[in-house]
Amino acid sequence: FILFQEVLAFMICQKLSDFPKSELQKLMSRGNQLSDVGPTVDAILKNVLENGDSAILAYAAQFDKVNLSALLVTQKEIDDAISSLSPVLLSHLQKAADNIRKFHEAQLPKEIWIENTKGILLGQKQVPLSRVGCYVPGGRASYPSTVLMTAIPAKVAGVSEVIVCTPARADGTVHPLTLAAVKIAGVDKVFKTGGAQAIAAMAYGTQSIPKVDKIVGPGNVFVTVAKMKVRDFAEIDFPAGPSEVLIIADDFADPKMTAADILAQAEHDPNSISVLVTPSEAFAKKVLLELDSQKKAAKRREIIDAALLHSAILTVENLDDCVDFSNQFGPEHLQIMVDPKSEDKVLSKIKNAGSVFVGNYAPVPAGDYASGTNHVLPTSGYVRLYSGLNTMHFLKLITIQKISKEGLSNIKDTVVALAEEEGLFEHAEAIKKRFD
Ligand code: HSO
Ligand code: ZN
Repeated sequence: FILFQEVLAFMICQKLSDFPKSELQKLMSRGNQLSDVGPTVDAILKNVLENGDSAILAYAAQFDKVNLSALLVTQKEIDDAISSLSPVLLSHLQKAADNIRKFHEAQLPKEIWIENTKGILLGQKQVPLSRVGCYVPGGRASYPSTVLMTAIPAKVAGVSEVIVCTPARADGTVHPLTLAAVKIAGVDKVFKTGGAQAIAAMAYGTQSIPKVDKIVGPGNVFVTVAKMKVRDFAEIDFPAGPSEVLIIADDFADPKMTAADILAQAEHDPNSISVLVTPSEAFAKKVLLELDSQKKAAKRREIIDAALLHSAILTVENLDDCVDFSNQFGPEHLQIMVDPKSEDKVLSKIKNAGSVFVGNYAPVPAGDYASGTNHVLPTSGYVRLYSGLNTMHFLKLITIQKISKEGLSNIKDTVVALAEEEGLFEHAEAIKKRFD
């Protein structure tokens, strides 16, 4: 095993089996990032619940260093932002949006009608949620892509009102490409607020920001903890915190590509985690050398250095061990770069992962932006419990039955027998009366 901090200093490889239990525990629990911020988040939630817009505006001044006169982004701001952008950039955004829309349309469930028993027609129809709030992070980077990833599936599902909350920049504006994404995705309203206070606003409602049925989208640890705490007021998607990638690679992989993929997710956030698990010590060493040199040219070097401090390169005996480790870790993103003959075997054994990227030419950024799958995925091991964001997150299923007299007579004795055994005699009567 190698922690990157040792790696870059000593360039040594150690095996997973030699790795200290306490360090392994830290890696698996992602350093318990979520447990530290509870009291701070509680105070923010309470303040927004009690003081609404004025609390939101005060937090904008305090955290985003911006004095806002209004939270709602105007149509003029959106139009001006779009006309400031190059047509080429806009066409790339449109291309990404088209791919995302196509994939999420394919996720729509089929209507069901079956005749289970003669005379009993059972169906299921889907109904969209009425109002959904998308959280779009700002701060360290702007995330127009996240507008597409959250709002497009909501609109594909048929949600009538989709709002976005995203922090304003220091000059009081929102990144123009984010506003272009808002237009392309068909978002109904955008508000300038971020952090735990934005989550509170969407859960409780304020004078300007409407209360929503469900809040989706990624965020830092404050946002993530806030989402988990407001669930009595609004449904949420799942905890989606700092980015993670786990790469399973053998000698078929390219060390240069692998190092680049490690740095790509590490540049998101100081708490991001990149892990490489490989059966090849020689390959691990090559990746280390590459990392060391590629890092030097990285623009977000400080964030990357911080992220790599709690990231890891592990060497194990074989690909099965790689898969076992990955299933235990439960990565947000899993890249598999192995001998193509082994790809399907490895893939078939994957149990816990948010989104899987197979082959040397399937780096995570392809899915982050443009292939069409969703980039809002559970982190911190929550892939064990939740699926990544998809069209179903915005739909409720309603079951339906149409029963004829003949149909009811076919299950009459069963219902009556079970109802009477439960002591619910009026249930039984509701059936019997129909055949008096
Ligand atoms: N990798 C991030 C998503 C993202 N990457 C947005 C670039 N922009 C979390 O899945
Ligand atoms: Zn990313």
